[in-house]
Amino acid sequence: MEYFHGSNVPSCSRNLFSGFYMAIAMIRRSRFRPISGTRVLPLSALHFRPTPPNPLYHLTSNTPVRNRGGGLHGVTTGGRIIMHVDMDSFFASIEVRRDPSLAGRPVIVGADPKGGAGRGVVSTCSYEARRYGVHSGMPISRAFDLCPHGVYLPVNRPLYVRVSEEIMAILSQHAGRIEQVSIDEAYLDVSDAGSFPAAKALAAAIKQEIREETGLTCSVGVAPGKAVAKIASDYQKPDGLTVVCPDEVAEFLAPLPVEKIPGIGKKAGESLRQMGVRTIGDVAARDIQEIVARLGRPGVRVHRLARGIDDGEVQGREGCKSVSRETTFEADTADPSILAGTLAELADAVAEILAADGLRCRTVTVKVRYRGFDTHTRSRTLPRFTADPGVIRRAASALLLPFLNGTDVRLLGVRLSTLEGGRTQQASIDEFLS
Ligand code: TTP
Ligand code: MG
Ligand code: MG
Repeated sequence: MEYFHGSNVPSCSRNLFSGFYMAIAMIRRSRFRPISGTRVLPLSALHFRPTPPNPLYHLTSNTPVRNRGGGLHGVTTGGRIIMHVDMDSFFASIEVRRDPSLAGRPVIVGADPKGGAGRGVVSTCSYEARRYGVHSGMPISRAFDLCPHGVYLPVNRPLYVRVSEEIMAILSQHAGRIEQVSIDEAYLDVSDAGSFPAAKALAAAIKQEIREETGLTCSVGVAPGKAVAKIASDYQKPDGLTVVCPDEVAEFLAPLPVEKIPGIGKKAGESLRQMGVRTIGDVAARDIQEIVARLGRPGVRVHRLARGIDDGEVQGREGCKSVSRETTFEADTADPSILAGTLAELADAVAEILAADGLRCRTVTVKVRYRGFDTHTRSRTLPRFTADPGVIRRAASALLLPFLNGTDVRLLGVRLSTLEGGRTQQASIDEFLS
């Protein structure tokens, strides 16, 4: 499995698996200790030191807190409290856990760089590698230019899926409703916590439990709605904890660049900038019609969010309608081998998530976005329900063929729908944004 570069990089194969399985065995032994009969744990049941009473705003363990008056007990909410948990540099962190000698080094997980001549892209990289400008979706050859001494590792998706399951199992113990939205992130409805300080304490406990049981760190956002919680989890990565109380939402969002809104990429951001809209506050100040004229239908959601309306529900399993995954190329490409290879990876990824959740599908959809947000989808209904990765991959590949026409592609996605089966506590896994 090894293509890695750089001096003094030890062989990855030595005893990694035995170490890994030992770690998993330890996790399994400790995970199911009896802690509480309730889903949302009473704070007293959690093995952590509760954070001091600190009511408001962007609460983290390492940044100053802005206390704007309301005391701890004044910050209860009758409304929803949503938590978004996202693992830090997920694939790379798992690789570092497998081989602790990689800690502190620029670790890049993705395609083989082949000494700078490799095709394909970076899946993710450690925060050390990010300092060199490397990031997800970047061509691996570009990453190699920026960081030739980095440690390059192939994607070991089955391992990451197993670790993801461990994490989702931990999260499931802490919320009545959990919605997994990708391999490393989930929304939790923690309204039962009753107040934002209590939800913050719960978030700290979850972070600690994940760290103790998996050796990995995550970042958590707590807010009255899903979109703000997601923006908050990204606010102080890695290992962050950011709480945005209901009366803080507008103030929190206003200074952030529009690209922080989930679903707004570089191009949409650029388009908004051309009309003088740089921040989420700028969006809020404009008429909704202006934003919709720029962004089309998604502009409605963007404008509502900018005005603090963030009312999407955390979808429990009953809301699981599709499993999907998509990726945006850093540089548009018409290269059939890159497109077919990427699509196959996406198909494998969704098939694995489907199988991990005990689901089967009957509809496979491929989504292709050309330059300029010109988006197309093609679907195929299979003769019977399946979770067979080979069947899913072949169906997706066949659907892609008409799109391999020499036109530059910006984004590829695969979605599996018409689902049946599934286990309890698992949830919608859907990264399709449109
Ligand atoms: P992310 O949560 O987007 O990224 P991350 O966990 O690596 O880093 P961060 O600390 O910023 O959250 O994605 C989760 C995993 O999904 C990531 O580790 C690798 C995979 N992934 C890809 O394979 N391709 C991609 O383009 C992206 C964005 C992620
Ligand atoms: Mg992540
Ligand atoms: Mg993520």
